[in-house]
Amino acid sequence: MQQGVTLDEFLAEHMANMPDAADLRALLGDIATACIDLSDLVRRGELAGVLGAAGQENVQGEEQKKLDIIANDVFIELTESTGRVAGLASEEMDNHYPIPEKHQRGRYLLTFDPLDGSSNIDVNGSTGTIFSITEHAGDKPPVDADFLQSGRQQVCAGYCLYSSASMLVLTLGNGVAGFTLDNKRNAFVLTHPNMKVPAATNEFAINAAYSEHWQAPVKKYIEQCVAGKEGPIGKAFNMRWAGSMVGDIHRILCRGGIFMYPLDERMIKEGKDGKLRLLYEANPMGLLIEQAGGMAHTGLVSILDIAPDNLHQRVPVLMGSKEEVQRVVDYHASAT
Ligand code: AHM
Ligand code: MG
Repeated sequence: MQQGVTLDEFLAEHMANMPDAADLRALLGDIATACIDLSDLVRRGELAGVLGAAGQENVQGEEQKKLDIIANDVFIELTESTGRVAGLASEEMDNHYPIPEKHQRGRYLLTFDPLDGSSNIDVNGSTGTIFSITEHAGDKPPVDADFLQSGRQQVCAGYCLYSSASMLVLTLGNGVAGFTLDNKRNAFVLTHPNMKVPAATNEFAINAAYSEHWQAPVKKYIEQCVAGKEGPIGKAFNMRWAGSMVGDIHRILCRGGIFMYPLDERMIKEGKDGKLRLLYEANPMGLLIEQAGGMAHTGLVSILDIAPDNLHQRVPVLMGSKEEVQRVVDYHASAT
């Protein structure tokens, strides 16, 4: 069997012309190591003693699972002393994590969702890690405000999917490549060199249990999808909902589709701007989707154009195949 190109070999080739790429390449190696460690823990599940609740909540009032906290710690441990990151921010920490003074600070800011789809952990469903890398300007230690960069400022974004196979998928701003974890080699191997989201699709992903709370444009769109061939869109649609954004976006990068976690009336009553978080969910996934030829939008603006004002800011998310995302955006425009 052919051995295949490893992530490190791929990065060496693709970063050859990038100035000062050594630290970024090494940081991606650290992230890959963290994902391999987490993949191992996820696969061993109950045997590793990592299932269940941690007995505390994060800053967003969500119950933390043991694995949310373990995953966060693995990332800190593998990056804080390398001299490659200036600071870290994640879903599981109220404020950013400053690099301890005893360690050298690097030039990159790493923002991540350590274990996405945590409600899937205990049922052996698909989960993932999402990451976004931006540059830190200046020599001073970063403050929270330094992390508030728009999605277009990301130098790299990616995720690792923990499922029947573990896969690392990333973009350096020039297309999207997917790597499958080869446990025998303990390395990610290039298996999906040029991932593309087809413009047309007949598959949608949304949590339909919230339909009573949806706003008019989303209600109209889903009604038209389920109306099938005889409906106004004229296509028979299929539906999938993984319960983990990583699982849903991965499927869309493999075969197209539209993923929606829209703003709904219940969120508005609760004073929330959406469910998913901009900096470590919507932005990295948005860059991957755009780099693969798809579209990432809130319904009103392109996700990557948003100027963030908060580390844990939430946004409505519509992303995937262009034709369908554009259709829902058009419905938002005609509703205003
Ligand atoms: P998490 O980061 O706390 O796991 O929350 C994000 C997840 C997404 O992965 C997924 O798309 C969504 O929440 C599922 O939400 P719901 O349970 O409302 O269907
Ligand atoms: Mg998440």
